[in-house]
Amino acid sequence: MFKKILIANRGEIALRVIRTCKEMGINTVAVYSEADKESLHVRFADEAVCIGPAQSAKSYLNIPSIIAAAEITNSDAIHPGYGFLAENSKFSAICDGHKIKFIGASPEMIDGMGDKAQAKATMAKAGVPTIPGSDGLLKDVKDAKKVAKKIGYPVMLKATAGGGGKGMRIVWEEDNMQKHWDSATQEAGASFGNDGMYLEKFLEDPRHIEIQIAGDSYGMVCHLSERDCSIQRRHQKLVEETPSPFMTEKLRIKMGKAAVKAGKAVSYEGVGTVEFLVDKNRDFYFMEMNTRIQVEHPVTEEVINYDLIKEQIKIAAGIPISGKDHFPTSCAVECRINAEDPLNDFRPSPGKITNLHIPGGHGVRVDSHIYAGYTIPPYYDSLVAKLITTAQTREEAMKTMERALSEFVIEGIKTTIPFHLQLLRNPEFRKGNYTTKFMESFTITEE
Ligand code: MV4
Repeated sequence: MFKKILIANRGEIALRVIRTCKEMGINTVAVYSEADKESLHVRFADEAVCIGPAQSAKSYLNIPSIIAAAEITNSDAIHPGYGFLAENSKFSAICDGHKIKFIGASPEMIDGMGDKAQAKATMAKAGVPTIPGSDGLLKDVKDAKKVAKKIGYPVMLKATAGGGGKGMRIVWEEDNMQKHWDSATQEAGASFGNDGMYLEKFLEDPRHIEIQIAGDSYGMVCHLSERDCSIQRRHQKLVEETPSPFMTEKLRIKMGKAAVKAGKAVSYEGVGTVEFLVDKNRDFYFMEMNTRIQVEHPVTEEVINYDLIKEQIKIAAGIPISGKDHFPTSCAVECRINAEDPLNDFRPSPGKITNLHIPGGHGVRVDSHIYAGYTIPPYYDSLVAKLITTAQTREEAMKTMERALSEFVIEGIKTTIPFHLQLLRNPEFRKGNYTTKFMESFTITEE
């Protein structure tokens, strides 16, 4: 087992990793930017190294600084958390070149899954259902029109380097193909330095349901059930839950098998997520595969009683997984509490937390790095806490969530707590009756 792990991240996920390392008897090294001197991850780790100024590009994305910090502290592994360098193939390769174990995917896996058209082709070949569309990349707009005519409008143009909605366009009729082609390729080129596009049938009102998987160095792959992440706004997830209210026992087995097939097709090593779109007939299609630990991993941990970070570290150290699939034994929901003003288009609201009360009690988990007197810097993402509640039934988990949200006091900044309280009072959400379109029509009002 590793003796010392450097955590190349900040905020709640840095704390989350440090906590598991402590329980496993592994020493920890925090890295921090000049803006994060007073952060809890710095205080909770055994050692801490400043890696640069506030801007991420000069600190949390600064590969030479992070490698130097790992070398001077004699770290034998690096955990990248999510975001920042978690899916950076160059970083994964550089760690390897320095004999530092990268607790994440290999460079080849990251590149193979990062190219969406290639990932889709790999999965289709392995027999995982994919959405009908172009056979790989499109040559030009003429090719796009030809494929679209064959499969029928509406279609979706997607950047192969995309994800998170960038370089993605819905095209309803051939007359609009040219203008969407031009703007999507231009956006993808500017954002990713890669303007490759593919095309597929547009699914009109899907659910986003993802399957957690784990694979070890001996070729064993298992699934750890689903998370429903359909409640999103501008491709930012707001609430996640497991089980999905749309799930059936039969569908879970089918999707679980498909996710394991996806993992085995690429000899997946580590914990990962296979994202699917699910239509109203419960037909499901591979969308993307994430090769990192995700923000919403705690809902899975709660319902299968399993530490995913511990599993990730064990797999990286070459310990085999049990190989058993895991099914939910309870219901969990996570609300992302962001430093944003929900009444003002979710505009970021950084600043000093003047007063704080964190909820607790039965069935309540809070993953957060904030404390009273802490100042949320403006440089990074706005997640300040993940509030997770667990109970025997979905309705009880929702009731506990309402209770916990109403106990939560964060003063000095605006947060998304009032949004979550209103969402929980929405009858359709409460019935589990929602798709990825839900947030388009949901409006938050002043209390
Ligand atoms: C789609 C789709 C409908 N049809 N693909 C959005 C992010 C990117 N990773 C894939 N996305 C979508 N792909 C086809 N063929 C609808 C979306 C989509 C979406 C997916 C999941 C969660 C929220 C979403 C919000 C808008 C669009």
